[in-house]
Amino acid sequence: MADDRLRHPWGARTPYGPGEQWPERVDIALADSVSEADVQRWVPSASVLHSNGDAFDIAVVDDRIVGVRGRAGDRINRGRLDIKDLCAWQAVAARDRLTTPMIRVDGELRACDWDTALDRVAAATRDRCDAHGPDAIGFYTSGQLFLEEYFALTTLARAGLGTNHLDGNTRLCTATAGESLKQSFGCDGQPGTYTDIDSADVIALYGHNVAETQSVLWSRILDRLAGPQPPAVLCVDPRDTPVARHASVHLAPVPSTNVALLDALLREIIVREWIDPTYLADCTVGFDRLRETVAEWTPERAAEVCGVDADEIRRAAALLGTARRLVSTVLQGFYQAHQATAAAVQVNNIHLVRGMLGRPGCGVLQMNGQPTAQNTRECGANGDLPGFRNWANPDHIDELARLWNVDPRRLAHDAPPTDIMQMMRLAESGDLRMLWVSATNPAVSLPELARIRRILAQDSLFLVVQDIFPTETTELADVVLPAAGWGEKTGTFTNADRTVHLSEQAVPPPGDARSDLWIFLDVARRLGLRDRDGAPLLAWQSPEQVFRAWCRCSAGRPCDYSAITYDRLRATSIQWPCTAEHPDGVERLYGDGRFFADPDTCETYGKNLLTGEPRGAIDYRAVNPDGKAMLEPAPYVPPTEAPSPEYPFALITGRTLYHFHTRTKTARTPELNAAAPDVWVELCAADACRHRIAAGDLVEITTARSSITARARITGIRPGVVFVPFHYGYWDIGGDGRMRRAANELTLTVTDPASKQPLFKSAAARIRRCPQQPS
Ligand SMILES: Nc1nc2c(c(=O)[nH]1)N[C@H]1C(S)=C(S)[C@@H](COP(=O)(O)OP(=O)(O)OC[C@H]3O[C@@H](n4cnc5c(=O)[nH]c(N)nc54)[C@H](O)[C@@H]3O)O[C@H]1N2
Ligand SMILES: Nc1nc2c(c(=O)[nH]1)N[C@H]1C(S)=C(S)[C@@H](COP(=O)(O)OP(=O)(O)OC[C@H]3O[C@@H](n4cnc5c(=O)[nH]c(N)nc54)[C@H](O)[C@@H]3O)O[C@H]1N2
Ligand SMILES: [Mo]
Repeated sequence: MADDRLRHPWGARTPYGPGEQWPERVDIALADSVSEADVQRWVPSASVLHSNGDAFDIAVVDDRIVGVRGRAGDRINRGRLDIKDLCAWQAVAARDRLTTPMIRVDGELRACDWDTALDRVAAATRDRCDAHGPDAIGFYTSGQLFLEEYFALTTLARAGLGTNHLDGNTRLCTATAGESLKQSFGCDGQPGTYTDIDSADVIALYGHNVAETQSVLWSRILDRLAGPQPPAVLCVDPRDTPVARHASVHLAPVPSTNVALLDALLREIIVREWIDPTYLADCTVGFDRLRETVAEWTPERAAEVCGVDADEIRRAAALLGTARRLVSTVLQGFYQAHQATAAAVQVNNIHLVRGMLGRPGCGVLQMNGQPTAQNTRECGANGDLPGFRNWANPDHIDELARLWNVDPRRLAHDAPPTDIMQMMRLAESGDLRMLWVSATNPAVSLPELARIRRILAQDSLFLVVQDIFPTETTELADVVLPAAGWGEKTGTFTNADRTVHLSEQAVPPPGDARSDLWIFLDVARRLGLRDRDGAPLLAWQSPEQVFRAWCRCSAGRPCDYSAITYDRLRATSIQWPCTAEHPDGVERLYGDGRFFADPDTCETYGKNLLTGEPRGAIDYRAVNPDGKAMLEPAPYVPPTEAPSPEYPFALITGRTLYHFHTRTKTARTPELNAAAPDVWVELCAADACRHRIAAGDLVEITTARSSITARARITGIRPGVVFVPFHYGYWDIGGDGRMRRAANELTLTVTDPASKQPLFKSAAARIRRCPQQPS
């Protein structure tokens, strides 16, 4: 099946009409030598190679993973699987897994036992804490561990050590999703749900190449498009993606001009009175300011800034303005830019002015990217407080301190939680003396890599890296901890539409590898972390015990898990909030027009979208005393690094269907690696012609930071824009790897002021055909 799906990534169509249930289609892939009858056990799990949360069972023979089968009954995928899920399970058994801890001795990483490695980690932590205080220690985690692992790590870092430096790679990924939801609704939490696709009449995708990045969700959209009364699709993306090719209207704006475009769309919707005055009056604050801010953004003005046709903007606005059931999704084309939160919030505003929330077919999906990014945010492993509690609300801090049974002063901090780019700055200056990295590969995924490599290799920084494979980052570590991966450990995770799945251990981990949870708990024990009564702070013995503690911690908060148990998850996936009152979970938030925005409940008092300056409690109460949704306007600001005569191209970066991130699994999967073995650069035919570049030529791409080389692909991308996938690090896993091929050699160290998400889609570049072309 996998071979066939490499040629037809979205599989066969199962058309359906509005309001009908998406038909089932069960996808299965087994090793060549195995038939379904040979499978000894099917172990329930879900995908960890995107945020869709596709449910499937792992096929096991003799303690080996031999394949996967989609779960027909699950609400998310109804049996379907993405091509990466059909193939990449093979990588788990790759020969070069990390199987033993390592420590650096005389400059070399040497194998050792767990006691030696963990004693060294504990001693380094203690020494630096004692000498310099807890803020000498930083933690940088992932959107790919399990909920239980994040909650344990947050407990260790916040309640145990009391450091303010805890962030996830979700900073690079969904920080803006969280921030935009907080700005509009007072709190993180996805309003919409995937079943909204089933009844929508307009689906708008903003900077989201869903066809390649959540291919099963795209199959759902394709099946609607193939059925009766298909929805209209609006695509906003400078590239000619598969989504763009199915769109009724495709706007391909100049990169980083999203706010100008959205202001014009909002203006048109308001001027033509496609708004819902009753909803606005009952459920929102801020409409007058929004109307004033967008007033100057006529379609003609936006057309000039965004480089799209004014009539196309009008057509897009008419689609949005006259939709009866509107679904919008937002992702990295909006989030990885200088006005990320500002742009994402304007999409929320479209739904608020039209009153399109909380009903079937009416939903916003501020998407997540990574499989467990939602849990990183909920559990506070991204710097937020667990349970979407408010840092600026002393009652919330006290409540959390009671739950953990620690002194609230250990949790309180004057400064906002440190984001990873700020941690890098602190490490650069020598103030951050230890960094513990889990399940992320910053030596490929952070911007301006030459600087990142220098910082991570610095003698003053003690670097601990916990991974399942050797990577560009483990290479720089002082201690390497070999982790058990997906399929080798048990835990829960929550997808982009609040659906919780349980993933159970199917096979033992290789060699001495241990689960991330085991590692965190063991180090906490070695550090002797205790609560107020002298009892061990992390006394948990199993993932299920941690999950129960999390259920208590989340109770009464918007992301309430209190009625979810492992046993219930064994029977079905469940959407939070799930409580005694709503034992089967809640499909859509905010259907009753009430939000988690009450001043005593809200997760944040908001920020200035242009400066990131936080608003105080008093101002928040003045603006939004009744906890309504907030229409937060944003004036357009030109890109930080706009094209110039020296660097005339806008450089954007992103993904391909066949690889996941820094490819640690997908490059070790022969089919996927063969489908996209090396880096390339996309440019349009006119730009290629002007630079005498033919398809397949080696091209040098240069920004103010550095240069890389990549082979040319001529595509329908907007003229003046080049695209480079960021998957390829300088390590050669199964390719003809050259040193300088990582997109992030080129990107810049700047973040969105509100969400602190780096600008991976906003750099100025020049290109030239390499004088030497290998034959
Ligand atoms: N195959 C695959 N799937 C994945 C992943 C993966 O690595 N591989 N990773 C997962 C993760 S963690 C994430 S975060 C998601 C990301 O999923 P997406 O956000 O869909 O992926 P990207 O390719 O990063 O960016 C999406 C689109 O943004 C467009 N874009 C760039 N600049 C602009 C701009 O200024 N304006 C607009 N409107 N659009 C712009 C790009 O052309 C690109 O097509 O994918 C998830 N799924
Ligand atoms: N230029 C550019 N850069 C980008 C982006 C972009 O669009 N353009 N996108 C950004 C985004 S959205 C994201 S999410 C990041 C992703 O960036 P990274 O998080 O750095 O990418 P991954 O390759 O997913 O790294 C995850 C690591 O965890 C390991 N791992 C997998 N499972 C486990 C486990 O169970 N335990 C442990 N301990 N380790 C495990 C993997 O082997 C891998 O090394 O990249 C960001 N960087
Ligand atoms: Mo991401």
